[in-house]
Amino acid sequence: MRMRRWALYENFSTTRLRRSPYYEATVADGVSGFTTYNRMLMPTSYGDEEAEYWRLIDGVTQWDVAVQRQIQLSGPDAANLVQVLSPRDLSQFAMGQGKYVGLCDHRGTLINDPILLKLDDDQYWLSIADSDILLWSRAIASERGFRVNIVELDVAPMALQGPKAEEVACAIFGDWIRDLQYFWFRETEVEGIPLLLSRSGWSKQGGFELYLLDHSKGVDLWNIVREAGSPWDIGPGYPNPCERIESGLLSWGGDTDDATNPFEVRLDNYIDLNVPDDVIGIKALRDIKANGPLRHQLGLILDDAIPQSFHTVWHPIMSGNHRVGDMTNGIWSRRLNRTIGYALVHHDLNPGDEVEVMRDDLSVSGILTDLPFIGV
Ligand code: THG
Repeated sequence: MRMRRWALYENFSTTRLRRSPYYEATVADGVSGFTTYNRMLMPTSYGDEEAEYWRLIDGVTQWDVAVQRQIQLSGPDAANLVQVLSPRDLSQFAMGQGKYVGLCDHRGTLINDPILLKLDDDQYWLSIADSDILLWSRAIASERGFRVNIVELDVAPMALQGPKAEEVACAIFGDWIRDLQYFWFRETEVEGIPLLLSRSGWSKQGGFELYLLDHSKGVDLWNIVREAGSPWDIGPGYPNPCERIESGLLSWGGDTDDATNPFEVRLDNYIDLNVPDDVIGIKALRDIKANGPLRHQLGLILDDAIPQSFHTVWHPIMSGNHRVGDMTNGIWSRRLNRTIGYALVHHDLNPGDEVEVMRDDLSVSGILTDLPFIGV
């Protein structure tokens, strides 16, 4: 599956705050709010938060997630480099497959949690969260003398998420997509627009991601999906903070700080302590595992409704007079009709324990729970 060499950034907006190739289409669809991620704008609202949530739970939504940037590692040492960067065992990794990996620094701190795609034996993409893996991987490659070329590609994912996403994807691409396995992908095209199609996405409602390979075709692709989805009432959406907290998905940088290791945030299954010693952070991770991580991530159900601001700011969690950790986000759950959030707390606290969450001088009581709040 040798890929052509896709265009790098040329002249579309500055490198400080870049626009997505879907930008004009999202404006036409009434986008009303953005955040920044990987030095790019990402839509976070289209003006009707409640409808946007239920569309994801009951129907189908399309998201501009071009901010999920692709860092391409290619060349004779690309496979060596991805294994050195990731403490997940990659010895069983097929072409056309994606894997969720946690990247760590030498202290075992989680510095990103990308999806790694294998395009060829010597060609990989890291579909990154919000930290600079281009610089990191180049530095590591140089220090280790690897023969590898590392670039950020001008590839722009669009997510199609929700229980009806498969019907829409079938209408666009054909029935073969029903056989596409979770996290696997294929190169395809629609109306001459080249893309990678994968079964993935940052929700637990099912769906696909369309990695647009020709950035000049963003508005066209958006409109093709919009039209194909209209029989299922498709509408715009975005990585939904309520659904993802209910479903237990991790937001790197939102739920993690500069000392969070993968064991603290439920990524144990993606860490293989037997990978070779030259994998970055593996020695620290073995030590952390042997000594027992200090904190762990649990759910938290609060007794009271909380202001919206809780969902992006950390708040101290108290037990008795002791600070035992932080609530890293919080939101009104529309399915549970309760205020829920994540707690990053000392390991000796357990589900069922009662705690207090501080907000300025006020405190709100709550109870720790297992994650996820809602399983599939
Ligand atoms: N899709 C793509 N790129 C991305 C994201 C994405 N880059 C940024 C960010 N999201 C990376 N972080 C995550 C976090 C969680 C998941 C995917 C990417 C995820 N986790 C599932 C879970 O935890 O239940 C499944 C993991 C598994 O079973 O392997 O999907 O969303 N392209």
